[in-house]
Amino acid sequence: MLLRHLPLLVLALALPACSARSTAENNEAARGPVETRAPNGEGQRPAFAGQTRAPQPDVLTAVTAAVFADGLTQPWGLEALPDGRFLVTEKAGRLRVVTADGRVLGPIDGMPEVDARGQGGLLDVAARPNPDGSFTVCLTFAEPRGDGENGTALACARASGADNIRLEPLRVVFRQQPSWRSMGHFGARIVFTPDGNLFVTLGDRQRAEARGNAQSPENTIGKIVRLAPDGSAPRDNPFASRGGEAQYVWSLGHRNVQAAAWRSETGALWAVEHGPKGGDELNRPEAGKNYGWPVTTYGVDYNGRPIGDGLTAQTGLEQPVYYWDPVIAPSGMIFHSGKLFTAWRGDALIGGLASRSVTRLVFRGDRVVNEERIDIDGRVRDVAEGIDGALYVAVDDGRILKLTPKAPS
Ligand SMILES: [Ca+2]
Repeated sequence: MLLRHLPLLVLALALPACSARSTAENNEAARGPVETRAPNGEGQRPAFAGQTRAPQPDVLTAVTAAVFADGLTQPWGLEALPDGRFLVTEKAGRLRVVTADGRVLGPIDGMPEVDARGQGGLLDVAARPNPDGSFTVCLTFAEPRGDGENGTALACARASGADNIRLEPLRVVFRQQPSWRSMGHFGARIVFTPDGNLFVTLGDRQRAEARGNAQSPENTIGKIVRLAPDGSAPRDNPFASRGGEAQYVWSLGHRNVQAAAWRSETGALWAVEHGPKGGDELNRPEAGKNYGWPVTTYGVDYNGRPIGDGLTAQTGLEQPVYYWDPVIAPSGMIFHSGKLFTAWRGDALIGGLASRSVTRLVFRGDRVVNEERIDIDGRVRDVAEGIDGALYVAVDDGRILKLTPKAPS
């Protein structure tokens, strides 16, 4: 009796474990990393497993993309307002409202003069609702400072209005220092945080001979700064006691951070910077820490030569959480709530100019475990989650696309 049933019992016990293992093996085999091209940084190795080229997720996202708004000229920053409207900047110096049904309204009065040459212009926009129904709106822009010099500046104002908005006079509350003659690497992303302060990312200004400034906390070249919307430096900033420019510095050693977002799940700033050829990197910038540029970096210079001594790691300099070689050329970034795209809850979504995609990163703790690319037919300048949970994507060619989950056919 017992002997007769033994084979069946063994089979029943063995089946679940066996089938679970083979499913995992099948998925791993089916989904390698999305990036398969040769890296530029010849011979460079990641500092830990999974620091680059993470496998794609088991289930890829199917999206429907529709044109939500059109006719913008070089949109740069896109911000979702809690009433369904959007604010969008145009590089030449205009700020506009896009209504909840996708109408592009006339430009808002009171914009500052901008230096729109090269990578400059009116850049990011961020808004924070006030208890009285108004908003605090902050803008970054390439500020002309005479004699062909410029620098990134932050201006904030109170804004109100139910259709188009009206700004009370903008006040410049922060200026990157020093000013230089350069048309590149302005950084310029703005991230509001729950404590009422904000982060602003500041690039190295694309002057090879002056890259080393990113290593000094005494200027705001190649930094992320933290300040209050009135421009004051919070007392708990890491170099607050030094005064001067250092009091604003949050983290140093950045090349050109143009994607940044607050991860509310863990209460931390995350940022993606444009690296050299093959060196885009994701960091979780912490107070007072040094993220390496230009001493350490992945990838190579655009002339094909190593950056500095060609180091990818050095004691005292932080490793990126993740890097891309070849690059994605990051633009905007959000962490998705999981509303509408339920599988995206807590995932990072990062726009890419070169990748012409939205890169989705899936995390386990603070490590990336999966990377997926959602293809977009254009250079992605910014991403935002609407109040409906849809993903809104600003494209360089003047469109804002609305991405929703594709219904199963
Ligand atoms: Ca770095």
